[in-house]
Parts: sequence; structure tokens; C-alpha cells
Amino acid sequence: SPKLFIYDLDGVITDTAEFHYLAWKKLADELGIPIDRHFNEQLKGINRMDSLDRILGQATSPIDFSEQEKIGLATRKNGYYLELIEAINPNYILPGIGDFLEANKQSGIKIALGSASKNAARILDKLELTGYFDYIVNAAEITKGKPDPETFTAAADALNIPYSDCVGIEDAAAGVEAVNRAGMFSVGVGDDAHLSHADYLVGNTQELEFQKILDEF
Ligand code: B16
Ligand code: MG
Repeated sequence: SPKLFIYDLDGVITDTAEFHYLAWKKLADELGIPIDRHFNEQLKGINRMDSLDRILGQATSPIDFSEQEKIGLATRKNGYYLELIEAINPNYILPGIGDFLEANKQSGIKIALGSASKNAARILDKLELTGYFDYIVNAAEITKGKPDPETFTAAADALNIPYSDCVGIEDAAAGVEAVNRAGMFSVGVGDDAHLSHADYLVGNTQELEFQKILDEF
């Protein structure tokens, strides 16, 4: 039986992708860079500065920003994002996740959050889920973002649990890759076309069954 479940946040526990999109879209509009929801798919699971680089790469004529200017742009986007996530409350927990976390807690198996978001702790608070978590990875301390395994190994290391005893739950291709490269059991939530490399795959959060994953592990 596994000793630790590590959850991704955006796309697994709640859907902040739309808020990220709206905040990036506002910045991109100000810069005259065209982005749409389709393009936004590739930002899922990708950290803030890497997301900015990908957006700047969409400019029709290349714009050269200094590192300092880029930090300013990312900070501006985060300001827009923080305004949008003020609205988050427990109704924003994705279907089935409340019961799943409860089953995980009852089992005595430890629970960690492995999100790329520097706003993760604030969002868990707004969802009123903080009490479930034994450990929350600090995204600011992660030097290599997903698909690098560091986000997931950091959680296991902090709780002193071997990687082979861990399960990682992810909705993004880069996230599933990170879990696999960490040597953990990967659970993908979403589309087979993006997540075929997951050890176990469900279509959406409602299909997640705690006991089923223990059986598959
Ligand atoms: P922040 P996850 C990721 O969350 C999002 O999917 C990604 O779109 C976002 O850029 C990243 O967090 C960083 O977020 O700007 O709040 O630090 O899927 O890893 O939970
Ligand atoms: Mg995600």
C-alpha cells in the first residue's frame, strides 16, 4: 500500500486554469500579443516565468525584455490573478475531490500538495482544505518545474517517504511525466490523448476512487 498521495492543485483539486488564462490574457492584450484558450492548454502545470516566456514567444514581432522587465510583467499578471481568485470558496472544489480526500485521510495515508503555484497555500485556505494536508510544497523553493520530478520528490523527501511508496495525481502531461520520472505511481485525470503515459487514468475527478487506486498500486 502507498504511504503518500501527492496532489496537483490546478485541474485536480480546483480549476484555476481559467483564472490564470484571464489574467495572462489581460497582460497579453496590453502587450498586443494574441493568445487564446487553445494556446492556454500548454501553460497548464508550467510555472509563472516559463509561462511568460511562452506567451512572449507568441508575439508577432519579437519584443526584447530585460530580466527585470519580465519579473515586472509576471508580477503584474499575478496581481490580476490575485483579484480573480478572491472569488474562490469551497464550491470551487472539483467534483468528487472532497470525498476522495476524506477517504485518503481516513486511510491514514499521508497527503501532500505538489503544485507549481506560489499561490497554492492561499487557494487551499479559500477552499477550506488546508487541514487535510501533511505537507505543502513551496513552489518558490523548486528550482526545476514540471516535467522535472523535483516538485514531487520534494514532498516525499520532506516527509521521509521512499518515492516508490508515493502516488502522484495530475491533470497535465508535464505533471504526469514529472511523477513518472520521480519513480512514483502516476494517476492521470483527463484525456487519454495527453495522458497516455499515466500508470492509471480516469476521465475526470468524479471517476477517482480511492480504493481502486490502492488496488491498482
Ligand atoms: P502561480 P499546478 C500551475 O498549477 C498552473 O497549472 C499553471 O498554469 C501556473 O502557471 C502555475 O501553477 C504557477 O502558478 O503563478 O500562481 O505561481 O497545476 O501545478 O497546481
Ligand atoms: Mg495541474
